[in-house]
Amino acid sequence: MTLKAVNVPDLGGADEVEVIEINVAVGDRIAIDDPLMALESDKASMDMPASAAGVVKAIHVRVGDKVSTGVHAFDVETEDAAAEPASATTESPQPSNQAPNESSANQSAAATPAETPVETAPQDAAGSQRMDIIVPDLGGADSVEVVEVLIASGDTVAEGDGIAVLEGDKASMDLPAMASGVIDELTIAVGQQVKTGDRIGSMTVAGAVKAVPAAAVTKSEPAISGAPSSAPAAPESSASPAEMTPPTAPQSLRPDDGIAGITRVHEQGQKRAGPQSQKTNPRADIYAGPAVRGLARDFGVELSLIQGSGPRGRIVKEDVQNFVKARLNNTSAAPAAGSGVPPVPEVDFSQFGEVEEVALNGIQKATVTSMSRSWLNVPHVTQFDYADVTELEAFRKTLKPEMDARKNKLTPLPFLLLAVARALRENPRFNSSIHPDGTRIFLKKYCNIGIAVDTPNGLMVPVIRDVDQKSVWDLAEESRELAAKARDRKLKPAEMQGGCFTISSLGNIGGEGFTPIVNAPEVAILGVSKLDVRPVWDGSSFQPRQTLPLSLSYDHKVINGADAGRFMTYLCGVLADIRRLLL
Ligand code: CAO
Repeated sequence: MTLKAVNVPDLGGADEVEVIEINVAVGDRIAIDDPLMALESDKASMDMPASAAGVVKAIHVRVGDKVSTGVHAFDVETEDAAAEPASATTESPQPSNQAPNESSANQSAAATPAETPVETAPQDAAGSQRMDIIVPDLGGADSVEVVEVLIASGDTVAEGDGIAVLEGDKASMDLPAMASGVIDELTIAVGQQVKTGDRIGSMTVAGAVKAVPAAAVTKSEPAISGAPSSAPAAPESSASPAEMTPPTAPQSLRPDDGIAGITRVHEQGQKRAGPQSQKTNPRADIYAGPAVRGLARDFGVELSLIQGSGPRGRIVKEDVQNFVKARLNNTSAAPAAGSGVPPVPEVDFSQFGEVEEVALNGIQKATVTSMSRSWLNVPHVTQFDYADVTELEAFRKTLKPEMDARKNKLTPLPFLLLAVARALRENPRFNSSIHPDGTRIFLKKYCNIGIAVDTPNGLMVPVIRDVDQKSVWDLAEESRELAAKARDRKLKPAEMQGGCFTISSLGNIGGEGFTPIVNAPEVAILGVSKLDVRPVWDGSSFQPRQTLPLSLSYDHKVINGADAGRFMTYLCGVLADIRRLLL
C-alpha cells in the first residue's frame, strides 16, 4: 500500500481554474482516468482524470477553490505502486522534462489536419461553394465516438453551430460548423467511431467564401484525448490567419489554452445558436462535463430537460440523479414537460386573505398522481340511469334476521358487486385494459372489482377478487373487512392491485349523481348515489319506487356509447329483478 499525492496536472498556461464539482468522496475506490473533479477556466470546463488507481484517502480541495498546476488535490492509497504509470505520482506537475504543449505540438504537427484535406470545390455562379466536413485534429486520440448528431441534411447552420458531439475516453466536445451554409449530407450516425481527417459530410457555403484551410480547423480544435502527451495541438504558426474564415466556437480554447491531461468539454460565454432551420438544437446551452453526460446517457436522460444547479447553471451529477428520482417517483401533479397541457399558475393566495398550508400525505399525493394520469389519458363519457331496486330493498329487509344471526350486514353494495360481475361477463369489453400504444386491448377472464373507500387519510381502493364466484354474504363480509383495513391503513399493496372495474358508492353520504373518474388502466367505473323513493311512471300513473342513481364513466377509446347503454340497461335489469342473477 502506498499513499500517493494526486496533483492538479499541467493547466497548459492557465494560471488558475475553479473547482466546480468533486466527483469522488473519501473511501471511494477509483480506477485510472476516473473523473476526480471538474475544473473550469474562463473559457472551458473539464474533468480531471485520476492518475492513480486505488482508494481515495483525502480530498484537499473544495468546490469553489481556485487551483493551479501542481496543487495537491487528492491522496490515493494504491495497492501496487509499481503498477502505476509514471504520471501517477504527480509530485511534479510536469511529469516529463518536455512541456506537454511542446510534446503535443510535435505530435500534432505530424498528425494534424494541416495534412488533412478540407476539400473545397470551386465557387459556382452564385458564389456558393461546396465544402467537405472533416473531423478535426483529435490531439492524438485514435478514434472517438459520435454520441449525438445535432443537425440533419438540409439544415441551415451558422458558423460555430454544433454539428455533432464527439466523445473520447475522458472528454466530449462539439464539432462546430466551420462556416455558415446548408448541410448537403451527413454520413455519421450515433455510435459510429470517427478519427482525425475523416470526411463526415459536406455543406454548401453561401456567398463567396475564403478558403477554409485545414489549418483553420486544426488550430481551433481542442484535443479530445486526455493523455498529457496528446494535448492540443498544432502551433499557431502552422495556420495562415490571413486566409482563415475564423471558426467561432472553437477559438475559445486555443492550443495555448491546452490543459495537459484534461480537455475542454464545452465553450464558455458563447451561446451556441441552433441551426437556422425550424429544428431547434435541444442541446443549446447545455453545460455539463463528460462524466455527467455519460451518467445521463446511462439513465437515458435528455440533458436539455435538466436544470443545472452548479455554477453558471452547470449540470452536476446530483442534478441528473435527482431528475431520475423525481421521474421514478412521479409525484408531481404537473404533466410531463412537453405534454402540451398548460400548468395551472401558482398563486400567492395570502394576498387575498389568511391561508393555512397543509402538506398532502402519501395517499393524497398518490391520488393526485393517479387522478391526473387518468383524467389526462382517458377520454371520459358518463352515462346516467336509475335502477328500480324496490324489490331488492324489500328482499334485503326480509334478510334482517339472518344478518343478525350471521353478524353480517347486507347493504346494497354486495348486491351491486354481484350484479356488476354479471354485467361484466355479458359485456366483456368493460373487463379489459387497453395497451398504452393503443393498438390492442386485453380481455380479462377474471373478475376483480375495486371498491372506493373514504378514509381519514384519503381515498383508497381495495380489490375484491373473483367477485363472480362469491356469494352476497361473502362479498358483504369481505368488503367490510377491506374497508376497515383501508381505514386502519393495514391494506397490503397486493390487496389494492389487479382490479378490473371499480365501484364508488356515495350512497351512504348523499347526492343524486356524480361523474366518477375511471381508475386507469381499468376502462370503466360505476358511481352509486343515494337510494331514494322517486315517482316512476308505470304507463298509466306515477308509482313511488325505490330508485338507485347510477353513473357509469367509461373510456371512450375502448367503449362506445351503445356498449355503455347495453351495460347500464343490463345492470338496471338485474338490480330490478335479482332473480336474473340466476340466469
Ligand atoms: N343509498 C342509500 N343508503 C345506502 C346506500 C345507497 N346507495 N348505500 C349504502 N347505504 C346505507 C347502508 O345501507 C347503511 O345503512 P344502515 O346503516 O342503515 O344499514 C349505510 O348507508 C352505511 O353503509 P356503509 O357505508 O357502512 O356500507 P356500504 O356497503 O354501503 O359502503 C363503503 C361501504 C366502503 C363503500 C363506504 O363505507 C364508503 O367508504 N363509501 C365512500 C366511497 C367514496 O368515497 N367514493 C368516492 C370515491 S371518488 O372520490
